[in-house]
Amino acid sequence: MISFKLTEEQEQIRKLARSFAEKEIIPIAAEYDEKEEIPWHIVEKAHALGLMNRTVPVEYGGQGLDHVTDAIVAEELAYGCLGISGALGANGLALAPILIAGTPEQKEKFLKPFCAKPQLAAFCLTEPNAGSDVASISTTAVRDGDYYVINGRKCFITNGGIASLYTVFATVDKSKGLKGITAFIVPGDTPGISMGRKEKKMGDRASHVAEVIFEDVRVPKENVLWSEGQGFKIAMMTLDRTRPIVGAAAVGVARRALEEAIKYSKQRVQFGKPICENQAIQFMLADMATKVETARLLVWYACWLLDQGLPVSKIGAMAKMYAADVAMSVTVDAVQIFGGYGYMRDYPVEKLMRDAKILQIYEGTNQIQRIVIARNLLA
Ligand code: COS
Repeated sequence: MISFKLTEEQEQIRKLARSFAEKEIIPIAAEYDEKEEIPWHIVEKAHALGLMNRTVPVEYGGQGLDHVTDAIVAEELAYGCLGISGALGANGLALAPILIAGTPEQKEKFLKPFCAKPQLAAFCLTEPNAGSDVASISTTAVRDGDYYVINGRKCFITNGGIASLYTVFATVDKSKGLKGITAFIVPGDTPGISMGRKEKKMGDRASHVAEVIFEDVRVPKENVLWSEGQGFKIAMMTLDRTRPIVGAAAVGVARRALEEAIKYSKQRVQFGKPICENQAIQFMLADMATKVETARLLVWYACWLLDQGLPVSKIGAMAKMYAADVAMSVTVDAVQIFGGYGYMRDYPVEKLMRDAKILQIYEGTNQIQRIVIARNLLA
């Protein structure tokens, strides 16, 4: 039987996340977008309220949420501000490799102290010449006794250079292609890690994205996830798990744009009547609302598959791709409904439109999602 009724716990956490977005995030979102900074006080408050490290099991200091509930929270926080929700949620991506492939000892050692405090983690996969083509990464990890020595440069890393914990993908043997890629847990205070360029972004500006440089970073062999050569698989399994949550954030952005457009269309009077009385506006709102609802259904379905332990690659890619496209088109339409005012920074919709674009790009472009979907269809 299919039920869309949320449990009492889900309703409670949705209420908490919604009120956090309305009272704490929305009032400062434009300021931090302008400053291009993470609001640290928000990170601290979110941590204290249990809105971070949401899918880490309680025994390791996280919230132990299932993926559907995580999606509910992600939607609400992104409704407030995509950049801030990204700052709060990036730990979900960075810690997923440890949740997927970590031994109980690794989880105990790294997750527990990490989750005990408000701290940030970073997922280091992308490189200047290895974006969509993960298999071509060139960061190396050379075995030296009981250690690996990591050298390389990662780019576009959320929380890069400011993270307390990194999950790093490096090759132990470039000639093996993707079979050489290995995943490492790297504490942020390990000597040799430094921040490169901090990126200046179009949107999503309250999240910190920078290059991370690894120079002779020595990591004990106990920090390898699974074993040598398993890194590509771990990266793919991580993205399977997190792409639906990108979809959830996209639903949040789109829902916010829809609500702003509805409100404005009722207030804005032209030709002697509110513009919402024009069928042209009504049809746009109807299409926008339908897209928001259908995107959420796909996101929740993908998260439900994850919670059941069922294959999720195809539906997860659909959820991310579709919801991101919805966020883009709904925010563009919201700006259109606001007219000239929509283009100005005094109103929230121009930021929503700038923010939406990254959803079609990160954690796999929407073209990569189509590749994943098509390969699953043709397999
Ligand atoms: N789960 C488990 N294993 C997977 C998998 C998944 N979701 N997807 C692929 N694999 C395995 C395959 O089974 C295959 O294993 P075998 O060699 O043992 O058969 C191996 O990984 C290689 O798979 P594939 O041939 O599909 O690899 P490709 O190099 O063609 O890459 C894409 C596949 C393009 C889908 C992948 O590189 C990708 O997702 N790229 C986008 C990366 C991304 O999202 N970057 C954003 C950075 S994070 S912000």
